[in-house]
Amino acid sequence: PPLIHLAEYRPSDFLIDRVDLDVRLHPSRTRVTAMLALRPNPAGDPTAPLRLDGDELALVALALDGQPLPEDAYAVSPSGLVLSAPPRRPFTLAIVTELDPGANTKLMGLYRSGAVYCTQCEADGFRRITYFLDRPDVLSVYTTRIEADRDEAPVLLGNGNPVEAGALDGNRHYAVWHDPHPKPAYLFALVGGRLGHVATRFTTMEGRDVAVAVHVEPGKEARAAYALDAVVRSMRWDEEAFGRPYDLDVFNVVAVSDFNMGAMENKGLNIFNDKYVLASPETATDADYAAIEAIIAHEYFHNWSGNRVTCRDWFQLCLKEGLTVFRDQEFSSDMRSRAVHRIAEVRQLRARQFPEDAGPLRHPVRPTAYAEINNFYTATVYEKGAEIVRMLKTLLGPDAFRAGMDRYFAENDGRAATVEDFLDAFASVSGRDLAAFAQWYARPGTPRLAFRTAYDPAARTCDLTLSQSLDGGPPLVMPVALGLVGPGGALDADCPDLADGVYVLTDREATLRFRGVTERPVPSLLRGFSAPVRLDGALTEADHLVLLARDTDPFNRWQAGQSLALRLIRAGGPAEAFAEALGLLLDAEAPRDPAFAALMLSLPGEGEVANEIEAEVDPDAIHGARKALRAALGRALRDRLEDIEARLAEPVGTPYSPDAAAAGRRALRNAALDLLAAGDPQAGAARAAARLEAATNMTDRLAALGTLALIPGDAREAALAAFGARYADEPLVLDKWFALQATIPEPGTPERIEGLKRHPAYALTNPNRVRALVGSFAFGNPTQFTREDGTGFALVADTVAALDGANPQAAARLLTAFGSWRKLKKSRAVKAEEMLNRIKAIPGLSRDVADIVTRTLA
Ligand code: DPP
Ligand code: ZN
Repeated sequence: PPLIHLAEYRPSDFLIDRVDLDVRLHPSRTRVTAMLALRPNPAGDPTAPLRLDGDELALVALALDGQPLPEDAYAVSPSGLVLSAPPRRPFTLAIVTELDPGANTKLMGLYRSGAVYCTQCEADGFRRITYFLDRPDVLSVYTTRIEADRDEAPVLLGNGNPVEAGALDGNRHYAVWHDPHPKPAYLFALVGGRLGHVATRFTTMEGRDVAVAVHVEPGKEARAAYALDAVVRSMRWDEEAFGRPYDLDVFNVVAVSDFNMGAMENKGLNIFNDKYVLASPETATDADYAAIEAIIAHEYFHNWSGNRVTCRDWFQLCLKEGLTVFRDQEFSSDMRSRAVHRIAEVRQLRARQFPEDAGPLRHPVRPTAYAEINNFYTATVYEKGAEIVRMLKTLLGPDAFRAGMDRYFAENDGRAATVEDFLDAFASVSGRDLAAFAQWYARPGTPRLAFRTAYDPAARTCDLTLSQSLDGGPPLVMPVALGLVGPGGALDADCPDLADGVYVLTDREATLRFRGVTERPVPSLLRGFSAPVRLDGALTEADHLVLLARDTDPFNRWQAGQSLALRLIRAGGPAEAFAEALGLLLDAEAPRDPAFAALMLSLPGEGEVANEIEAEVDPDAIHGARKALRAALGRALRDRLEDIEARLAEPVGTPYSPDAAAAGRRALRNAALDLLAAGDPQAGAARAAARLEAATNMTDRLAALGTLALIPGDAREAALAAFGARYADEPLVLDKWFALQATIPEPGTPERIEGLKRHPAYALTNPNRVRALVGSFAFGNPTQFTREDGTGFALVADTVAALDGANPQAAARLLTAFGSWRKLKKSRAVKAEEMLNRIKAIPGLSRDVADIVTRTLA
């Protein structure tokens, strides 16, 4: 597929100041009349034709300044509409198009999710509604009139504020919405349908009274309460943390069942995958509640970082996404435990972004070329993009960071900005030169940080040498939070190179001298994971044990446990010392911070272990070694785990609360159950079955089922069947059930999945179902996905092929599961390659899938 290059950016030749839309909703023949107020862009080419983007549109009528255009004045092609000789003055264009929302399986543009009409326009879906300058640097003021049948769509929502509504003949009605804030087309949205809602009011710091509502399928209103509360907390937090008030009279969130992404930040009308709105104790886990809180916040925060200040072009996607992920991470950290949340963020980064950065789909946080922008909504743009913002805050300190953010918003409000605009704001408030730092946006790959120490007991000095590398290129600006730790705790040594415990490594190598070091120190590096790098370990097992027990930085205590576990999984050896240290840690932390203790008990995932291996990866060997370590820990810690299980049991009748403290207790108790079962599967199966029976909420029920799912036998099959029957009418719960079965690391799993594909609730047209069943297998079952007989790869490839025609975006995303194929053991890699080549040869492949398959094979 042809590439679009950042270097070839040119301003639009035309601008559109105002858009008046009239949308008459109909299941198969929706009529859209767009009145566009156009003018030549002074920054554009004054001789250029007018090229409007369009995709799968039927043009019904076209008029310029009220006069129908003669047919020789324009040309329509599959990619748009061209006026070869447009006026060189302001003019209006009236465009009538007809759409078939019911047939729109791509879930881009206007489509139907069940009976609800909804839209998704990012990145380029608006061109599937009308012909337009569908690029983020064309900002317009929108007025939208929506008309529909009263019974089919009693609720009509648009961007901005409601200005008018009324009844029409023939059981029809209409609503008019006006959004005073100029915005790019990707932020356009409308919704029409039969929806229930929950609502509240919020008064902003400026005194604006805002009507806030969350709309869901009728009957599910109670499940929207948590999301509504999260909206209000987000609004308050953005005022307090960033001084950002809301700017319309209404804020609506709508949940729909068919959605390609997690959610979308359309101005004043966020549309969500219902997975990230609906929650009840009976149907959602603690993790679901946390995800709802985070994503509600994320989309709300986009109102400033994305909407008020938008992106000049799609290469700048990280400008809104990395920044907004950073903002939602800070929000969640303030709502919950900062240390625990940081660990969760880093696990996510290592599980998703590190492999991407090490494989054929690697790209800079700001890519320089793309064939299909929808393939760049990646962990690198989002998660590593957030890490860059976090590093910036570490470098500048909280006050200069906040001043820079204020400057960024003030200078770029109402503009389509670039990464340079962002960095300029921080450079100007701090007086710092951020040119070298900007390299983080440009250079793909995960840098390595190595170190060595030289301790002189006589002189009481310790020299710490840090060195960095990334593909042999020049050094990056790397904030390294660090300190020295001894067997008795943090060492109070003096080092003039540190500011607030942070050393900023700008050279390839640097040596820091600590004075007053009274005992042999262990360096604690990259505290809080201060930079998204790999730390090459020169620490011994004893050193890690010191950090595990004594570091003052909770992240690095957790990291020490992970490092110890990794060593044992990779190299084997006795686990006694590790188990003993974990035991002592549990004694201290389980009563104090159960969520943290639970994280200490969870070993690095199989994918994370694979990341650490340079040579050919054998997923079976990793799985076996990890399982053996879990079994050893389960046995060694049995008494303590049983004690935790008993002590943390909630008194009968305790009402469920999704708060962080209660969730932490459940997490620890369920982690204890899981390790116990690893140590003694027979007893574990009985214990898990009993817990399943006694569970009063989905968190505990699913955890027990997850433990049981790893133990083959009749008890497991019976429990799975009972769970499936109990939630037969709850698609979001069945997704958990699909996912759980798809990740069973046993040879029978592909066959089980084939069976589940015939389950009445499964549908290839619903992205959540496909992600749950096939996505979980592809991304979460390494031994079976990559198995030597090729059946795992074939299962996923067949789904990609079957899905591509209907929903290329979803198909392409699933295909990225092949991203690490080259690192696999040869016997497996050849099978993956064979399957990729088979996909590549399919005639009529979408641009989305063609792009991924080509890059993955390159
Ligand atoms: N812009 C969306 C987000 O919030 C993605 N569609 O990430
Ligand atoms: Zn976002």
